[in-house]
This record gives sequence, structure tokens and C-alpha cells, in this order.
Amino acid sequence: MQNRTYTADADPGDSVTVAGWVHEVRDLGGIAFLILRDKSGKIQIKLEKDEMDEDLVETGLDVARESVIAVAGEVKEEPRAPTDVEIVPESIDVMAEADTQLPLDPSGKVDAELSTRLDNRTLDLRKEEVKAVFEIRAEILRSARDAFRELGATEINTPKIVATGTEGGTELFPITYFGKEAFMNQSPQLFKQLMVGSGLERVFEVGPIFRAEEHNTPRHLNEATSIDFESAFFDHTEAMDACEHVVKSAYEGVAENCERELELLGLADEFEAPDGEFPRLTYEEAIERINATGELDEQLVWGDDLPTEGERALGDDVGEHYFITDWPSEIKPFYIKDHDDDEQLSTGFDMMHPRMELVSGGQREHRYDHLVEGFEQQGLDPDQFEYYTKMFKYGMPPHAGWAIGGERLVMTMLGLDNIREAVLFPRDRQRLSP
Ligand code: ATP
Ligand code: AMO
Repeated sequence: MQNRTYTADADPGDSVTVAGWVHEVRDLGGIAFLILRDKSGKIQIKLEKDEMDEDLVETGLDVARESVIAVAGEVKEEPRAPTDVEIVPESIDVMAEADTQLPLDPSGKVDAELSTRLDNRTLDLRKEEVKAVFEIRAEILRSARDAFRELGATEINTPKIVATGTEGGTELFPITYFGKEAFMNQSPQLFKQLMVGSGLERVFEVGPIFRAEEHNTPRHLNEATSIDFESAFFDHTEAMDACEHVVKSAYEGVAENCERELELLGLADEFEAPDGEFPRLTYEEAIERINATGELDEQLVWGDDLPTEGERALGDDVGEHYFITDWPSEIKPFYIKDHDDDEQLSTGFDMMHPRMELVSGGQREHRYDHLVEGFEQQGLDPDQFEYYTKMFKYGMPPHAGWAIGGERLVMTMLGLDNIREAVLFPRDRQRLSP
């Protein structure tokens, strides 16, 4: 539709054709109002029974809610209209008539369960506050990409069908690949590392990761979006700096460019980009502080992974984004490098939002012998990873990197209760379609 005007751009005096969905029809007797909704907002269409063509008025009154229509007419100033303007129509073209029985009420007057919303995502996304989440999600990715560019990183795309897993064998989705066993990739980890040894040196990727997580929680998905970064000649502290930069840039982008969306979500007043450096706690300090909160039944000891309640207690205590550094080597993956002066201590780090973990990363083991040893210690067969390990024999620089859980970033930024609200079509244990 070449001559289409968005409702938000319809100014008094203009002759326009607007197109969108029938949000509501209000028949007041002699006069009726049809509210048309499009991407940019809503506009009132006035139907005056005695003044206008009968067929035109009838078309406007009979059309079912959520039908798609195009209306041509003149824009008039009207202080009583919700947006201070209305259209006096010359024609109404019904382009797609909607069923009168809707599985979900896009006007939001009737609440729907999350599962009903996800089953009918198209209708759900006609709600402005739902759409706002995805406009913000897009802005987060746009700002993150800009931040990566500032860091001099090149965007890459790595395979999602792979021969081996990296993040622990139990969470892989197996598939058959021309008669061979293959898997959906859990992380671009090994591929992004291979790229720091290439001429690219510093890379990032935004892409799906697949994890056969058995549990059903408000913060785990079976297909998630990983925002990965990896750089040659970085140590773990430089990687943390880069991580902080990207996360802050995402917040700043949203603060600057998503005012309307934040307003729709009721966040306009309280939203602020984090400033100042994220505190960096060692793992040892973290467990001491968790123990001191008295929130756990049992005290944590060195070597324990942080339980969800522990993460939450610490998050409440710290009250802002923070890093946990210097984890015990035994609970970090084989590809994370240990500190040179203490083999029990890894350079791995997590970046936490007060509610949950957002990022994992670390400096990588780039020494061939140590790497192969690490595979064996983790019970993995180094031969299966030869495509990866052999490149460490041909000049692999010291390097470090991390991955942000994209949906967790959206979820924590917007205070969403459930990670599924941050995905168009979430994949969880129960949900494989739409
Ligand atoms: P990682 O990045 O290491 O995967 P994560 O935050 O994604 O960290 P996982 O280690 O993948 O967490 O998942 C295990 C975590 O999920 C544990 O911390 C555990 O407390 C939590 N968890 C596992 N099952 C459930 C469940 N049924 N309900 C709530 N939380 C659970
Ligand atoms: P990790 O396994 O910690 O690290 O994943 C990185 C981040 O991804 C998010 N995430 C998830 N989000 C939703 N649902 C899931 N099932 C899920 N699993 C992970 C989390 C997590 O912090 N290769 C390393 C990263 C690295 O070292 O560069 C890795 O994958 O926010």
C-alpha cells in the first residue's frame, strides 16, 4: 500500500488512507466510533448515521473486532477524541474479516493465561505492552551490536548442528545427520575460540543455543539466544570490562530509544542504566556473604555450586549487577584457564543480576597440553574434539570471552516474571509449537 499513512502521522487537514485492525466499535446511537489500531498507535474513525453514506456506516458498524481494514478520509481536529484527532471516512475497505470468536482479547480487557497467550502469539502481540517487550528486545540487540563494534569485534555465525557438545553431555539434543549421530549445539564456545586463532581475533555472535534441560523453571529455556564474545590477547579482567560495556550499552540504548515502550510497561520512572563499575566479588567472598545472610539451611563450603536460593540471597545483599570471580577450578568447564599461581582457582567468572546469573565467561586454556589434560579430567574424549584441539598446536593466542543469556537480559531488565515472556515462540519441555 503505497499511499498508506500510519495513524500516528495523521495530522488535521490531511487526506489519508490508514490501515490496520479494528480495535473497538462503539455505537452511541446517532453516532458511532470505530477505533483503528496500527503499529504506530490508534485513531478514531467517526461514523455519523444521518450524515454519511448508509453503506459506509453499515460496513463500519458490522465489521468484527480485529478485522483488517483500510479507511480513506479526512483528518479533523477533535478534542474529544482520544488522540485529539479523528478521521471522517470516505471509504472503508474490509481487507480481512476476523472471526467473531477470538481465542484471546487483544484489547487486553480480558486477561489471558501465559499459555493461551503463547498459543496465540500473533494476537497477543497486538497488545501494545507485549509488543513493547519485543521492540525493547530488538533495541537491546541493536545496542549490543553497536557496543561490539566499538570493541572492534566482528560478527560471526557458527554451526548449530554439531558432532560434539561442550557444556556437559547430559543436556544435548541428539539428531540424526545422514545416518550419523549429531547434536543441536549448546554453545558456540569451541567455534568462537577457533576464531580468535584465526585472522579475525575478536568476534561476537548472536544466535540460538539448544539445551535439553530437564527442569521447568521461569528462567530456563530449551532454545535460548546466546550473545557470545571472544577475544584474542584478552585476560579474564579485560573480558569482564567488555562484558560490562556491552550490558551497560544495552541498558543505555533502551533508556534512550525506548521511552514509549518503557512507559507502556510502567517502567518509565524507575528505569535507569547501571552506572559505576559492577562490584567484583571472589567466589570465596560470595559464599561467605551468602552464609552470613542465614537464608540457607546448610552453610556453603568451598567447591559448592551456588544454589538458586543462595544466588538470590546474595543478589538481595549486593543489590546491583556484580561479578563472581575466582571460582574453584573443579566446577568450571575444561576450557577455562586456572590461575597461573594456583591450579585450584579458575579465571572463570559469572556476571549476576540480583535475580539470577546473566553471563558466564573466563580466560581460556590456550596451551595444548593443558587443554588435552582438561578434557580427560572432565571425562571427555579428546579425540572427539580433535578438530578443535589440533588448532591449539598451530599458534593459539591467549584469549578470553563470555556469553550473555539474551532472554535473561531482557527478562531482568524489564522485571518479567517468566523468561517465556521474552521469547516470541518459546521452546520448553511442554512447548514445541507454535
Ligand atoms: P549455568 O549457566 O551454569 O547453566 P544456570 O543459572 O543456567 O547456570 P543451570 O546450572 O543451567 O543454571 O541449572 C541449574 C540451576 O537451576 C541450579 O542452580 C538449580 O538451582 C536450578 N534448578 C534446577 N532445577 C530447578 C527446578 N526444578 N526449579 C527451580 N530451579 C531449578
Ligand atoms: P553458560 O552455560 O553459563 O556458559 O551459558 C551462558 C549464559 O546463557 C544463559 N543460559 C540460558 N538461558 C536460558 N535458558 C537456558 N537453558 C540457558 N542456559 C544458559 C545464562 C548463562 O549465564 N560457553 C559458556 C560461555 C563462555 O564461557 O563464553 C556458556 O555457554 O544467562
